[in-house]
Amino acid sequence: ETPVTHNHEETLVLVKPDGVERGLTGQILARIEAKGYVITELRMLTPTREMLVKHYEEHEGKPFFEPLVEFMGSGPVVAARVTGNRVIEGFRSLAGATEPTTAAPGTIRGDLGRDWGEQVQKNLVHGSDSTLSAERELGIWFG
Ligand code: RTP
Ligand code: MG
Repeated sequence: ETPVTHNHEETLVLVKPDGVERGLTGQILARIEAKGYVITELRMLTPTREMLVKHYEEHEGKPFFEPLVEFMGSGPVVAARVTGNRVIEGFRSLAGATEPTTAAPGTIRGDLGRDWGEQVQKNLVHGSDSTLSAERELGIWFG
């Protein structure tokens, strides 16, 4: 296969604690690689509250902020630096809609996500939503 070498972009992908706990890390990373994106850095860690508050600063003050930060710090997370042509938009399309219950089949959340009732935060993955947030978030997770 010819690797894509032009118009590269970077994004931060997180496999959230529910994805790691359910043993879905390999399947999720395989979907990213199958698409042709390249993983250039990878680490597993249980994030500190400080990292999570920074990561989710845009959501501070919202009712789901505290439960989200608590959930994200509840166990190991896999963080990946992923590169590819328009990968920010591409990965979010691969991930699917925020709520696993209604995410389209064919997407990570639609195929592998499950109904947890009200617990919308358990949706397997995170992907940066703009070049600005990708740069900011990659700094938090990879320094
Ligand atoms: P992400 O940032 O994780 O890629 O997901 P997203 O853009 O689809 O969702 P966003 O609106 O940025 O929300 C971040 C995460 O917060 C949790 N959430 N809970 N109403 C709720 O309880 C609620 N809304 C959002 C989800 O884990 C979501 O991924
Ligand atoms: Mg988001």
